[in-house]
Amino acid sequence: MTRRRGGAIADLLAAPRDPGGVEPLADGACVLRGFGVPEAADLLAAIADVVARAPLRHMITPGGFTMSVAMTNCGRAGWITDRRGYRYAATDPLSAQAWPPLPAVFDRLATRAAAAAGFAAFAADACLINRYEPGTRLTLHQDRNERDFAAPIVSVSLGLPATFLFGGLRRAARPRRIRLESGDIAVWGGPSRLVFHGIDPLADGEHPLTGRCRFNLTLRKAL
Ligand code: MD3
Ligand code: FE
Repeated sequence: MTRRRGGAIADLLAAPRDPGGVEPLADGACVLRGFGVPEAADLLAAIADVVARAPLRHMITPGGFTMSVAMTNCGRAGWITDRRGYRYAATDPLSAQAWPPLPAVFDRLATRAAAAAGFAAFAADACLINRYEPGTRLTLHQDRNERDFAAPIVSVSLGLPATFLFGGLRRAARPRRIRLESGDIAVWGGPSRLVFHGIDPLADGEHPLTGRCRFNLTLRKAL
């Protein structure tokens, strides 16, 4: 791969897309282009099953803001936020029931993607499902509510494309912008596990699999 000049515009214009290729982002982080494309329809069917039992909802941040991203979870624990803070919970606060189990297609794909990225024997126990509609964004943050930062996180993009912000270990570091398309899988662990990251406001569009939205699955070892 040729070395490119830095800068948000350069990143967008030169966005390399080698289908089936591994695109390194930093030490411990990469994008597997199109890795999830063959599973996309099965993943969306499994999302529909989860959502039927644990509806998508707009959670409240500890500071009192309603998140624009709609979220739900499956697996042994689910990530939640409310006025009391960010945390994992074994039950869905809407139903007081356990979250739906992790669908086998999520689990198997995450383990295969992690292995392809160099992380052997990854076993997810939690999956946060994010739904973005046009204009929805996720501001720069770190994922630090998991118990053990030794395990990577695997993220699967489905539907409309998004611009992913890949920052540094300090919030002030200027993020690179990386386009994520349906079926792309990002894996980050090791020295990149606590990198600041986010998603730019989603551009409007229509995707054959999802319509006017994007789903993102983040498979985690939370417990
Ligand atoms: C982080 N989700 O749910 S995942 C989240 O697309 C979250 O919904 C975003 O951040 C989403 O907490 C982004 C994709 C991703 C990819 C590479 C990363 C997150 C990363 C590299 C380092 C740190
Ligand atoms: Fe995150």
